[in-house]
Amino acid sequence: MAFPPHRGRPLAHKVRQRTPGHHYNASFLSAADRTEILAWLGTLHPLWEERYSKHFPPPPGQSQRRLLRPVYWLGNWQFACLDYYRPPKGVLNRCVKAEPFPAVLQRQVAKIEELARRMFRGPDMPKGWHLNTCLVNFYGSRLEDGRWADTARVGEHKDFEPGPVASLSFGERALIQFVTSTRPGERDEVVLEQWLDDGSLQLFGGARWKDQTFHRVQRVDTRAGHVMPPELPDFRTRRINLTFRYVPDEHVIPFAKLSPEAREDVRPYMETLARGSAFFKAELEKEQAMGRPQG
Ligand SMILES: O=C(O)CCC(=O)C(=O)O
Repeated sequence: MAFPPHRGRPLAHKVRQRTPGHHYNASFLSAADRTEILAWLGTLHPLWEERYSKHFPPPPGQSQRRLLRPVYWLGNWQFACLDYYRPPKGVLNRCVKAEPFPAVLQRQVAKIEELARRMFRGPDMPKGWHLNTCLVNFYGSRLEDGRWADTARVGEHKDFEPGPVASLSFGERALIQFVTSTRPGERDEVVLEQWLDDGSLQLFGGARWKDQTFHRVQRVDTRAGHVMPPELPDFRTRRINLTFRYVPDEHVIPFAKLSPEAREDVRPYMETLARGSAFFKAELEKEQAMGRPQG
């Protein structure tokens, strides 16, 4: 499908966006809910993950690397080294059962699901769709060899979880762009861009925004001087984004039921998470009770 060229006033500054399949509301969160979510974010212990692992090593031409930012997942944790949920083939041994949404997020999810069911029908709204997965991305600067390096961006990608995806933003505003392709040597054409403000909701779905375009976070402002929780020794957060997605429940598995190779690779992450979370501690204990393989 050809995209019409982008003309007229830039969309990026709109406070409401009504492009079919894409919805933006700059003031979705109430002040009270925003404050409650920020307080909860301050209790998290986000994880620094590496892209690859012993059993899932870098492909030829790639090398091991740390992700650009610490992350936290709710509902299920998609560890980078096990690769992300990518149907139809990449659905097993990837989505590890994680903590449920706190009540304040579950309330937002109920509102977003209602809106999404009004916006999307037929093939754009998969059977059984509900938002049961949340990726919390921390954007800012990380300490690298004694110097602060700005890593507040995300390259072109698609979210492969089926159906609409919603995101809530906190802190400095970020410029999100939807682009047509990333063929080497070709300039990506930006077909939609939007500044995502503190307290805003973005919701998108359907073939145009999920399949035919990639999206990226081009930059994150520094203007408002936001310093966000939680306090970390090697990272200064100025923006937090929560993206809510749907993974069919049958593809979410407890740590104890992962393949032995996957368990070996993510055990150190589970142990780190268990230091700050009763949920992950209990998941490790369940695996022990099932008779963890020796050696
Ligand atoms: O930070 C954002 O606004 C977008 C994050 C994103 O693209 C993702 O989590 O897949």
